[in-house]
Amino acid sequence: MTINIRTDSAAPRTGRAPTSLRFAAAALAAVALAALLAACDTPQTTFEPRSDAAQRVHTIYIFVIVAASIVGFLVLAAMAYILVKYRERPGRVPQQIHGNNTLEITWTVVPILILVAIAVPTIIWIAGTTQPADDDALHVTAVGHQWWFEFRYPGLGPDGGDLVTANELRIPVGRQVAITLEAKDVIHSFWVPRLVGKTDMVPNRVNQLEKFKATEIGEFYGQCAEFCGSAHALMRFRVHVDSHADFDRWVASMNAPPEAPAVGSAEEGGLRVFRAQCATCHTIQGVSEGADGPNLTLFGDRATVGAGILPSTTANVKEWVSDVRALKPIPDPREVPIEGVSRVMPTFYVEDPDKDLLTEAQVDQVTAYLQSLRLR
Ligand code: HEC
Ligand SMILES: [Cu+2]
Repeated sequence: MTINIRTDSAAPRTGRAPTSLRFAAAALAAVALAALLAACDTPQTTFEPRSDAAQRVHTIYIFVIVAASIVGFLVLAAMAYILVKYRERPGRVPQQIHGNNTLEITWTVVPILILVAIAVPTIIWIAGTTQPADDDALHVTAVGHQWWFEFRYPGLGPDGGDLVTANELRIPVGRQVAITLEAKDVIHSFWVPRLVGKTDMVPNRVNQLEKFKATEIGEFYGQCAEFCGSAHALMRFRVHVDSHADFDRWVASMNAPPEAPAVGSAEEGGLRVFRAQCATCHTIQGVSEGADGPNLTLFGDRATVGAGILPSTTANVKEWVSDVRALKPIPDPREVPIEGVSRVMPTFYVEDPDKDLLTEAQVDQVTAYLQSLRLR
């Protein structure tokens, strides 16, 4: 049977721009896109893996893309050939074919071979993600909170307890890291595109992240990858891959109580403000034991403030402490009662004497104090 589809060439052609104009528009769009992409800073690119785990994902990704491109190209080329060769011509009746074993076996066997070639390494690597950790692996528990990350290193803290930090994970280069994932409130997801992930952090459930070894010293961007409420897009973190010596120095410094600030200094005033207003929520090793807020030990050495959203400059820390809600859509407990969620950070200074819990001078002092908490 032949089917003839006729286009009515007599129909008026309306609403179409001339071909040359459409071509120019398409060319312009392509140039604009290329310029945009070239200007991109891509700290979260999966195309530059820097760990064994991310490298495996990258390898299989490229393999699948290449295989799919070859198949796609061959199918389109065959289609183009058939369309031209067997186009309708007056007076020619198509040859009638009933079955072709060679053809059918070929187009069954070839896709099976391609799928097996993709499936075998994929399944081997997926199975590999559940391997037990190496004996010398570094163990870390990462806990997702609305809207920040807590990192606990069992056994590395004071008296053999947990060493705790927040929003910036430090790991040594070349050593296997085994991360256990938990969540405090709602579902979050842990993802460091150039190193590892993504895996969900689920309340009342313990998930194991794929073990990985970072292959290069550097700073890597992480991100919550599961919608978790109003500030989800601003729930980020950093991973610092350090040399072994730098990592050990950081661990020792995290465990040492900070030096007392000089009498009469801004930092000393800041410590007083901290004890009065911040210590119930924030722990600083050797100074306070707070609950519900990120651990601020060695905060002066963090690269970021606000769960990875801003560089930790004096101006940014000051703004964060003054009015956290200007930077992140965190509900205000004075306006919206929050149930079942950890306590959230108050707004301290908005130049409104009726509301302000701190003066601007006190904000400056506590900012100076936090920034003085540095590695020794
Ligand atoms: C009621 C609990 C609470 C109090 C009191 C509190 N905070 Fe916070 N703080 C939090 C929480 C929760 C976060 C995490 C918010 C987020 O990132 O979503 C936070 C985050 C921070 C951060 C950012 C930490 C990081 O790693 O990015 C700083 C700095 C900070 N608080 C300083 C202070 C200071 C200074 C005070 C006292 C003037 C204070 N906080 C009082 C709960 C509190
Ligand atoms: Cu989240």
